[in-house]
Amino acid sequence: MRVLRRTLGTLLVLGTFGAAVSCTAARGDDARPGDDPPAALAPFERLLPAPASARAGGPGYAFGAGTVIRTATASGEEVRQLGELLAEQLRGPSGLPLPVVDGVGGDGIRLRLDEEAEGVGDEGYRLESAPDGITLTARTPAGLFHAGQTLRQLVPVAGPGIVPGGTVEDRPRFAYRGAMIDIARHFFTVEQVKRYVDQLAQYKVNTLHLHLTDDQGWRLAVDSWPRLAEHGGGSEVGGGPGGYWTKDEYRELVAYAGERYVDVVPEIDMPGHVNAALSSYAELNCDGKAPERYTGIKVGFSSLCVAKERTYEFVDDVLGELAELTPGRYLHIGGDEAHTTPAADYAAFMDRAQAVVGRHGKTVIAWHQLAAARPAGGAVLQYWGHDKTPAAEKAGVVAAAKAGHPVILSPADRLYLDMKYDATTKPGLAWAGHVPVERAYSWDPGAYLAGVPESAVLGVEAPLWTETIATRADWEYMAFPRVLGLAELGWSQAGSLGWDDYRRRLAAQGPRLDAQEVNFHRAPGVPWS
Ligand code: NGO
Repeated sequence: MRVLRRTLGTLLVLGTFGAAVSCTAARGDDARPGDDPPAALAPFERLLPAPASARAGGPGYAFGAGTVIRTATASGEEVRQLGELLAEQLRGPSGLPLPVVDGVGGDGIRLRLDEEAEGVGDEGYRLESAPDGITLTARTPAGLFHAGQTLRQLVPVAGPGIVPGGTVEDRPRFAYRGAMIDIARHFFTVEQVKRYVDQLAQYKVNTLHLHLTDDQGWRLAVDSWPRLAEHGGGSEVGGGPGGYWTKDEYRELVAYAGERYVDVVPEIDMPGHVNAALSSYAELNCDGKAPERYTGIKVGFSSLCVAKERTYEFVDDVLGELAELTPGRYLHIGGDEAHTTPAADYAAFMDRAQAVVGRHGKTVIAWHQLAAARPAGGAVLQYWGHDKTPAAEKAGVVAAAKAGHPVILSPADRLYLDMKYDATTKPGLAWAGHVPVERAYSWDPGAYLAGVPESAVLGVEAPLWTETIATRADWEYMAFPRVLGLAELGWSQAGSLGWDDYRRRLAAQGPRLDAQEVNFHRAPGVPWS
């Protein structure tokens, strides 16, 4: 949202839905927008990610003991379940029962699925608040879910009270809005990852990329190669016990994420980053000897044996079982830092690995090193370069984008959540430099890589690598608040981005994060209350 001009008690807010619309402001008339402490932001002004347009005005809706959540019977079971989830999220400490009932005819919170709804796209929505109720309208259940998350931000942190009158019309800029967690370097449980899913979904992040395997650990059970998890799962950085997820646990996480409209993208990193697999099966090694498990933090030293046919049986078995477990469209096959694999071998290996993904009915995502080999038709490249990445490497990615490969942007010096904020940050790495909150936010994904047009950008993703992160507290400290910036870069329209407005809306999220007991970094430059 861009505030254009103030008139008597009125803000003019420009959204991508076109014309400037008037909106009654809660602040004093003579304050300048830049001066407001965060507490003064009215509910419609503090939404994060910024909506395409928001217009406050007219009397609002007061939640009460009689408030119900309504879904149309014709909308089906999925929308009803979504209503139940929203009720659970809104109840909070308020004590309101918020039952979910059939029929969108009466007062209350109405979830309207309308395939004809205009201007909202696949994930967008309209939210209208008036004295008789709040109507959420979308073409898809995902759109209704996002509308519900906006509604959560419009109610007081302590639970629903009064939502001011007005309308929000909203839709995402990018289809792919992701966060990655590395459970290979340090093991984390499904419960811990579920908590992250909840934290992300409330800011309209719709993809969770799981880095499941690396030199230090293999974290998912594979029936046809059981030692991967049983042996390869039993290590982590620093010598801790590691661990792995059973297939049922993985399914449980996928289902949990799915109910929050978050797709899971699992990654099996290859042909490098495979020491845990090599250590589990001697036959995967060119010399037939299994190395020890690895608990350090070096990268780029291991490789699958490209010349052995057994390697491709392994790839097919692992990706086949993973494809079966994964309802989403993508399988991530890594492809980064295969420093000990000669370039020709790397390309030959990636040809075959990509073909396996295709045979199992999925689309490839790989780190952008795939651009230097032969990306298969439709393969998506995940760019993790930074300001100092050599021009030739960038040019390869640009050429691939021009040839039709969608790009996910994860610039390491912007979106790597494992980079330290500054020299005082205890956990984290600094190989791509320090990444303060403003730097993480202040760039435009649509214009980031010269020669890659916005139409080639599938979206953005913030990875959290865990070489130095072993606890939930450190994980949250590194992710929050930077991951909220990622959420806004992925969702909000280009004209809505701006650090000065953003930092005040970010500050307004502080009490919400506190209420959720998120261990976030109170970054300087943000007017936390
Ligand atoms: C690199 C490397 C990872 C490290 C990470 C640490 C990619 C794609 N490969 O990113 O193995 O964990 O940096 O920041």
